Amino acid sequence: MNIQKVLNDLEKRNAGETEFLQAVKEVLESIEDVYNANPQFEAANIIERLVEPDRVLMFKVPWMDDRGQVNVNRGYRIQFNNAIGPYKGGLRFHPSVNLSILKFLGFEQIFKNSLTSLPMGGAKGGSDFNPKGKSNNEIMRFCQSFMLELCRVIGAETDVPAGDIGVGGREIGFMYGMYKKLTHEHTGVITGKGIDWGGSLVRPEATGFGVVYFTSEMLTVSGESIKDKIVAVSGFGNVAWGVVKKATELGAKVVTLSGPDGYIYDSEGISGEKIDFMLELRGSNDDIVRPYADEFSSAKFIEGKHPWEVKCDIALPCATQNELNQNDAETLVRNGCICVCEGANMPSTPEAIEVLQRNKILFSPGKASNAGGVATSGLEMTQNSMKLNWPREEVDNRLHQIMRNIHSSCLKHGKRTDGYVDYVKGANIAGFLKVANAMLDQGVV
Ligand code: NDP
Ligand code: 2IT
Repeated sequence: MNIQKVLNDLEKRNAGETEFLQAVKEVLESIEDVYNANPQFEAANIIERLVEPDRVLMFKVPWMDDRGQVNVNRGYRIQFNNAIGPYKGGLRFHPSVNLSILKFLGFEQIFKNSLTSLPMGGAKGGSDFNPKGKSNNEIMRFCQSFMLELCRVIGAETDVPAGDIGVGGREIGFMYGMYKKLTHEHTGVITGKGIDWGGSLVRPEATGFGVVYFTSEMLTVSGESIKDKIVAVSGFGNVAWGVVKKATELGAKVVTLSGPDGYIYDSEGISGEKIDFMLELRGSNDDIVRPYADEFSSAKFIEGKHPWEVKCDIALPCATQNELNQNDAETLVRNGCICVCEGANMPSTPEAIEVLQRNKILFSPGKASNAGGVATSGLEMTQNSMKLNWPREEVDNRLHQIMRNIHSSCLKHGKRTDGYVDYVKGANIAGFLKVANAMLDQGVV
């Protein structure tokens, strides 16, 4: 494989899709040696087949707001690869959503899902709909209209969506309700469902818990532990919430949260009722984290900045893509940070990763460390198939074991001769091999 040639061709065919090209480049650079050492991959042209989605659905989503005005948004579902199982991946509702962002997320999901060891292919979807400031009824009408189209391509054994930015329990409920009405079936077609109607215990916390389990594994390798560490977290959504909960429970002190308006610094740490307040903030349909500082006197609000300027031992970016850049990475290194573990998808820029790895900081890519969310979605699918519910402890134990296994896979393929673990390379190779071998087995389809 000539990476530059593949990327040049890809750039021509997908002009301007910067996030998608960024995600592909990272994977290709990681797998180059393994790919070229196995000529059967090139003979079957695995790379060209892997970087082209199986299909892309784009559709109109008309909906009526509370004033009786008709609005139109764009909906998407990218079914990227189903070599190892039904398409699986979340739905994102955010005004920044476009084809490039969803293709990058769908592409990443292929390798992430492969790492979980569960049978799930890669997909992603969503809309440029902005849930902020919308009423409950507006959200419901939007979700129903979205599902009217989406339902044509999903199914419990075909494609199983879930949540992502802007899509939580409420949105999943509205979409599931419409799917059920349209198909006359109660199936495991969506994950992240309410606990009373087919959801799994621990799914709401799973992504964040998984990130912290993974962080602990990374620290153990270097003889460290998360206890008593100062942790900087970005975002204040679902993933950030689970991260703060588990990190605090394990004795770490989380001192930051962030939103599009800036970040809060809480010198006493975010614990107890403050963690519950995060849920209120997220549920408020507002775009801001500032009210946290109004509520708790131990906190101050820093407008328009990212939390990476705060002195911390561990940084856990949990908001969105490309939110931690080269400058941020340099600041973290200068301030003595020892570990950056991604909760969001691709939050660190390639330049930031280069700085962190050059300085031998423990660094894990989201596709490894945030895989606990989709893994628990996989466990929800299993429970739905069996028509039973596992107790909390069973789901949590399985999640924990899956995160340990992913960590071992990263070590297996990413440990360098100097002892440093390249988790990016490890995750990409481990995720790739399973999918590529499955594609070989199944012929040219
Ligand atoms: P939420 O909607 O619950 O929270 C997202 C958070 O990020 C909010 O605080 C949001 O603020 C902020 N945010 C979103 N876009 C931007 C932006 N452009 N600039 C600054 N801040 C922004 O989403 P999740 O917690 O579910 O997702 C967070 C990240 O984790 C995403 O990268 C997602 O893909 C990833 N992820 C999620 C999983 C899940 O199970 N939910 C699983 C694995 C990964 P605001 O809403 O105010 O804009
Ligand atoms: O990015 C992700 O892995 C998710 N948003 C979760 C996907 C899922 O299907 O649970």
